[in-house]
Amino acid sequence: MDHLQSNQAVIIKGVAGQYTLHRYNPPFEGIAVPRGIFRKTNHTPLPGDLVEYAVSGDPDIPYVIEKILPRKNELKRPPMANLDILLITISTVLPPPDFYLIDRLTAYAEILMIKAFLVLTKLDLSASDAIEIVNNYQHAGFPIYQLGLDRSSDLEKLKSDIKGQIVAFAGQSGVGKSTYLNLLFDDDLMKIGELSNKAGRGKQTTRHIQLFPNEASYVADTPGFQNISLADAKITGTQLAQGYPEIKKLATECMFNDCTHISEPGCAVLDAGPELIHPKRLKRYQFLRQELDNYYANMY
Ligand SMILES: Nc1nc2c(ncn2[C@@H]2O[C@H](COP(=O)(O)OP(=O)(O)OP(=O)(O)O)[C@@H](O)[C@H]2O)c(=O)[nH]1
Ligand SMILES: [Mg+2]
Ligand SMILES: [Zn+2]
Repeated sequence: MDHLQSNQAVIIKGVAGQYTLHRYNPPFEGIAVPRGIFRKTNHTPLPGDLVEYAVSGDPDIPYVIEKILPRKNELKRPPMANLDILLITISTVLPPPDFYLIDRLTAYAEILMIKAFLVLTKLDLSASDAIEIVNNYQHAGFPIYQLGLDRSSDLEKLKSDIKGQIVAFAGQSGVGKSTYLNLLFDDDLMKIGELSNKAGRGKQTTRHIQLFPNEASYVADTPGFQNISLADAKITGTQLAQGYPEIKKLATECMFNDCTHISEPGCAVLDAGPELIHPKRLKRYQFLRQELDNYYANMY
């Protein structure tokens, strides 16, 4: 994102057909509309899109988008493109973790080739509850950040690990997405009580996805991920298994190529034991797998 050509920029917001373009270097920000031709081709620009633009001659909307560059990925809900990292935000308490939601989000990210980072919050309220969360995911290998209002070391690490990337927060309501979005923008953790509103903290009123430029990154607060449905995203049961790094690794040793890892003989996943996959995570996989397989079976 730091080396775009002088006619390229990133869409950080789109409202009513008008798009805000942003580039770090050389610095640029401006409003654009898509050129007429591709407006007809069903190719709607999305936040996160890398585009080529030109001057329009219209003082109200000074730029036109000429072209959308090829996307790395495309999300339907929330609508955005080229997401590099999903910050799956999980609070230790208040609200307690919804492990099914976390598993759906991690699988979704894996399948769309988005990196899944687990951002644990409220460690100041309960550090002991973090252990169970860490245990559930230790074999999956996702980076885990442990955050609380009394600690800042992992926040600094998170900041540096997202540099130059397009990043979105996801997770249940009340877990701290907006809080930590703001803290990423704020150097001083002590200011938590008097946070500025520059990144839209507090109750979400806007339904538009917006990427906030920050230290060479683009960061979005995306409440839309709460109701993620794998079936809506057209993810199949077979793909689901690919969305679990620890299952994917073991599955190469299963007796059957199309093993579902639910009850087959010679299943390396079922035989693996808790040192290789957390038993509860396997149970949830099996539930989600059956749910998806039933969904597709009933479609025909
Ligand atoms: N003690 C403590 N409180 C936190 C922490 N993170 C967030 N909170 C508080 O939890 C509440 C909810 O945080 P938000 O950042 O608004 O949560 P959100 O995920 O954006 O919620 P939605 O916008 O509803 O999806 C706020 O009162 C925060 O101050 C934390 O690490 N420790
Ligand atoms: Mg919020
Ligand atoms: Zn198997």
